[in-house]
Amino acid sequence: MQKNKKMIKKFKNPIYVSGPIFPDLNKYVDRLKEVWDSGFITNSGKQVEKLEKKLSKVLDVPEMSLSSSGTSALFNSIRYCKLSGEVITTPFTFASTIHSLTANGITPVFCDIDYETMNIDPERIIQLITPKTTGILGVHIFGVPCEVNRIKEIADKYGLKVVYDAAHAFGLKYDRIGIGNYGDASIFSFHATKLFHTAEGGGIVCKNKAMKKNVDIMRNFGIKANEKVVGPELNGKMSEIHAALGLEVLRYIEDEKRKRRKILNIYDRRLKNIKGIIFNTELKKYNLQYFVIKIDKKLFGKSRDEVNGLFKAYNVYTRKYFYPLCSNYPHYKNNISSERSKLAVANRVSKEVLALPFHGNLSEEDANSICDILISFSK
Ligand code: T4K
Repeated sequence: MQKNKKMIKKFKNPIYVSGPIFPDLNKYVDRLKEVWDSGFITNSGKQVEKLEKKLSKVLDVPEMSLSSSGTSALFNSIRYCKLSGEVITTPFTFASTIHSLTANGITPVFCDIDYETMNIDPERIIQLITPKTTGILGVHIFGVPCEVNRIKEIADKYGLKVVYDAAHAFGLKYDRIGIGNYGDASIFSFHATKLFHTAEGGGIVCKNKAMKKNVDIMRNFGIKANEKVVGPELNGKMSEIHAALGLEVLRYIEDEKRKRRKILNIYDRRLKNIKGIIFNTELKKYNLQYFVIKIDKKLFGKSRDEVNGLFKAYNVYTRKYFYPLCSNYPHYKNNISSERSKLAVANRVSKEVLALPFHGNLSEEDANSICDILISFSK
């Protein structure tokens, strides 16, 4: 029986897991006038240049090379690091992480994760290293940092490169420096569902100007100069329209974080003592990208899938990030490393995890109603 069902309102409008920042349209149009006046709508004009400089400061990294998506940034950072053969990675991530490896002709070798952080478990990496291993691809899942120092130790010992998918980690710091400084390359996603966005977009962190020069060439078909093509690369450029949007969105980040912090405090206070609801109570320390819970069916009384389905009746659209597990996709499930027994934690997590609505368009009342609804499903 659901408790207090009559008291709980159904939302009039759908409540989604994420909601982009929409900056003041007039200000955006003013900025677009600059683009119109410049005569350059893409191919690395002034807006991209400005946004790269601003983001390098905000993210506390030396240089940024903006791209058309987080996926193109990931694809190119893997190429920049010359990864090949086998790369050890997490199965608990978005499709993009793993596809970026296979699209580069690399075999993903799946490594189990830590139950609490849901990140790759460094101690299990070592057992997976073979003569074909060239690198480690870590993901700071939901904006929670990987064990970057331990991963570096392992990579140095075995002569491996490290690439970080920091798609969720905008503004995150680790040991007081921007998370993008870790690894041989790090990428961000600036998709609309992210804390900071350019509608579609992403970027590679560059350690110095020389790396930026190389990566900039990679996002431009490998064209170094007129009549000089240095590699078989693709188009991964960010347009001026997207960069202009990003420059406006950037003004709202602190306000968005303030709003998200309020929602997080409500979720934290109302859900932390509910039996069978598990979440990382350290989330306040991180970057406010997602609010994700795990549901223990035995203790809560309903499974994650049941809860996800029941929420819909209230017009609330929670998401099973990340289900199915990448290692269970039809094209990866026959890899030796995909065996479920070797990925016990990841398989468990992917059946328990549920992302709750988490963005600045939610009111405190909305967050409380979402908690009321969730609590009403418990036994
Ligand atoms: N690595 C990781 C670990 C990633 O999670 C991602 C992307 C990437 C790499 C690749 O980065 P990109 O190439 O995408 O830059 C979304 C995003 O499309 C994707 O960027 C993101 N991760 C992934 C976790 O989530 P969907 O299929 O869940 O998106 P969608 O359209 O269902 O949006 C979620 C909810 O947000 C919707 O129910 C409604 C709401 N929404 C969405 C959009 C786009 C809005 O209210 N307004 C909007 O404009 O993939």
